[in-house]
Amino acid sequence: MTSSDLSTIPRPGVAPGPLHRSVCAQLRAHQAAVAGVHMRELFAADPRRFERFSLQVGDLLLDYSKNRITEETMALLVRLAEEADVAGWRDRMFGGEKINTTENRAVLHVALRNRSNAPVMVDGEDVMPRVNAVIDRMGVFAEKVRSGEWRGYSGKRITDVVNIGIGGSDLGPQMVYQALKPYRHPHLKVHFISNVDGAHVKEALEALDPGTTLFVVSSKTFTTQETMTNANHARAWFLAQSQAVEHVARHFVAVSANREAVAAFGIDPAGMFEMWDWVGGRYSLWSAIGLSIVLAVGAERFVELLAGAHAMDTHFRTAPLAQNMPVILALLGVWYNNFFGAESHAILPYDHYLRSLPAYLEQADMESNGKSVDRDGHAVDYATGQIIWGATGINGQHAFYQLLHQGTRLIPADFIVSVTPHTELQAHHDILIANFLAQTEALMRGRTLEETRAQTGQASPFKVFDGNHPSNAILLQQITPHTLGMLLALYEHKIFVQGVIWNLDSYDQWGVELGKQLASRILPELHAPAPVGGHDASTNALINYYRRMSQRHPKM
Ligand code: G6Q
Repeated sequence: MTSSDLSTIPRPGVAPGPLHRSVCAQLRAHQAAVAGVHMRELFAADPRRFERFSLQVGDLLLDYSKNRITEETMALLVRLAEEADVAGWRDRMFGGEKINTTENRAVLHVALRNRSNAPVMVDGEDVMPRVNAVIDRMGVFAEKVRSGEWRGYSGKRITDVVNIGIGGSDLGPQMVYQALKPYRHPHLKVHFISNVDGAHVKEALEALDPGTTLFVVSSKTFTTQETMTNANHARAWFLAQSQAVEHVARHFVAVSANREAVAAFGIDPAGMFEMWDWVGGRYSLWSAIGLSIVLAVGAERFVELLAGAHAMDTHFRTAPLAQNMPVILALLGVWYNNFFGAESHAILPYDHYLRSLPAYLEQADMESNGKSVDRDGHAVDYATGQIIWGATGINGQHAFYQLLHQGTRLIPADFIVSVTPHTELQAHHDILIANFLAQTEALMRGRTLEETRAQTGQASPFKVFDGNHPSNAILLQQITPHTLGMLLALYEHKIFVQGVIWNLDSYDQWGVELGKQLASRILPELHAPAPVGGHDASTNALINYYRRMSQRHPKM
């Protein structure tokens, strides 16, 4: 039995989900017909396959011709998108409707980069004036820091910014900071502290001078345990040298939706940059959570990033589904996930500056669509979010690509490449590009036994490659704030479309709650005077082992 069969078996009490539409039966039949077809044959039969299955939007080119698809596949998949009302849900999202139903919230990261300034209404109010006011304040503040006008308590210029945040308040800004390295201020470094492991904050602060360091405490809720623990430590570290609480305002600013908690922490409300409940954490780099990006690259570049995302938003809103880049990526993902039983999807940037993109997309995708209860509260009987993973492609070639080429699993992959490098080392770049091209070609074509014999002189089964492994190639002209904005919005909307097809609320994340609750119960037990017995045998034993052993080997 294949996993595509699984989606046809109704579980008792499970409402028939979107994968029970009649178009899905057609897709299953079609899959059975094309499963045995090799992409080599498809390319051989159609010299125009690239033109047919590629799409350019601004400075982004998507080649999706190396997929196990025909025109019929795409037509059926587009019908699936139509029947799932992707266009309707998209318009409801852009229109400020509360499509995050389990949290009763609108989903408006798109308003944060709405460079057209067309009104976006939430609860009867146009949010654009407030959005623009915060962007302006971020720019003014960042310019003061970047120019040296904003000084530390002892009169010294700020040389280091430390973003303290976790999850969505860390991964996005960190990834963009890395990606836009060529655009950074030359004398202002940004550091990111997320892990509550004391080693992270300790190591980061060791190299810093409190008099020249600015902390950005980034937390939408301002209650996140890891962030508040690190922020409190940073504050104590700062006060140990500055000796006066009135200096805190020059060295600590906050990004949050929780004004009271920011004030209670001791940050001047004038130093708070606002965000709103309609911005989800993993979609928040476009909001004030991007303050560390603005500090690094300046307001103008940040606005270019927003404009790039807006360009992709506009394409997503206006292009027909069959020529809509996020829709196409989403449908290809659904094709492999629900009709071929693929369990994972690899993100393979061929660009040093995009090396954190896989980690960023792991959160964006898996926290959004890693769900087994649909929007209506019913258990689903079909596969939803794929396992997203990856690393820089060129390094992966010398590591895990073996499994992509000759393993037993079908792993669709996105290869992300920039045409123009940021260094003058063109020879390096050519090698990089040649490898990207070779890998996608090898994955698609493979090498038959006959070819192996002809090329190596041996008919060795170990040297045969089956091929027929699908991949997308996404080419950016160059990594600029604008193209990066487009790329990130492309993936955000891909995730959205898949969520619609799987009938999920992609914007909640209840799955992260239980562990948090249990951790707060366990924390005081770690140093309880008597052995702990209120959990299962494993957890009890581990807590008690930790209690004994941490006393026996106190920290150095
Ligand atoms: C993202 C999640 C999560 C969140 C962090 C940090 O969508 O909600 O990763 O961003 O838990 O939350 P705070 O910003 O509230 O500290």
